[in-house]
Amino acid sequence: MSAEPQTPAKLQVDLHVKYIQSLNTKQDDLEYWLSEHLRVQGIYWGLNTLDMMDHLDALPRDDLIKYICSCQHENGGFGGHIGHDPHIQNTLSALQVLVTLNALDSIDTDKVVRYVASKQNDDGSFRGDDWGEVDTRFCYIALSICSLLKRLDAINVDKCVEWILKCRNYDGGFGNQPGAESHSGQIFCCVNALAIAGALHHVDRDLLGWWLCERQVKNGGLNGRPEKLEDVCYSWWVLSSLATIDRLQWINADKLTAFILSSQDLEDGGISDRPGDMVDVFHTNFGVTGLSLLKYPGLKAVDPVYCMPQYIIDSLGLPRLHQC
Ligand code: GRG
Ligand code: ZN
Repeated sequence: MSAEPQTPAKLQVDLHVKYIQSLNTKQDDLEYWLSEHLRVQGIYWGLNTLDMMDHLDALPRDDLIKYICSCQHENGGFGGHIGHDPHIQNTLSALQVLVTLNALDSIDTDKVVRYVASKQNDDGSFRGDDWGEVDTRFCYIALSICSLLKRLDAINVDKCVEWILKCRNYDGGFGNQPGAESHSGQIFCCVNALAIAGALHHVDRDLLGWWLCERQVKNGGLNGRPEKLEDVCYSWWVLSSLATIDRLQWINADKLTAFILSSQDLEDGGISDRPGDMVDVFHTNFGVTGLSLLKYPGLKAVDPVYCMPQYIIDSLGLPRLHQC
């Protein structure tokens, strides 16, 4: 006789709040020091999760603002931790934290915009830092920062769109640079960058929607590209892309919800990449934001373009660039 499929536990909000709070106090753990370069991004992931679950006050606001500000460099960019080199990715996370805490007035935002603009190449692409790596991730990041700060005028948006379109493949997806294989993470970046740029008409929604919904595997989870393992974070990269192109209904929501919920640690909180693995704050955030897109009860609505609660994007007066 085959075993009955188990009903997964509900979302463990209290445990996840405790888990996120505990990350700040684990300073005796080797892991804490090894992840130093991810601290600013980690604060964004943790704070965003808390806000989605309506527990924004579970972390000390003033300490966070002070810490984030201390990661900013003279050139306007932010490092991943105090004294670390600036990078456009940490700059977005820092900004997202300050926007969430309604504390943008703690920094010189013009300096941030100048830093981002200084990273654009003549072909429209963006470098991530002074070392010069180019990737579609950095186009999304630059557009997201400039949009959140209402300074899209500071960069060449049309050139950036032109370059992103060079990264589009015959399967409707996008890679990290021209000629590179389609990957859901890069699709998230390109689709939402095009949404911010007002250039979504370049996307073949049915072709891309088909590729994205084929990412769902038997157990309900989503993978990032064909033949790869399912992973909770693709509940964000894939689902948010589907939401932006208005094809969210093309995946089985109940099965994906069950997959995310069964990846929770029911003792110590947090969500892992797949059932039974070690949890981390990255997968906790993208599990919860994924559940929000799936309309899981009790969670705030998330904006698929910015990966921040919808009420924040609305309160900034930014337009909704999706149909959720
Ligand atoms: C504000 C949400 C937000 C993001 C900022 C940094 C960034 C912009 C987006 C990253 C997009 C991306 C590339 C996500 C994928 C991350 C990931 C799980 C990569 C793993 O890739 P592989 O090839 O794994 O190691 P697979 O699953 O293909 O085996
Ligand atoms: Zn993952």
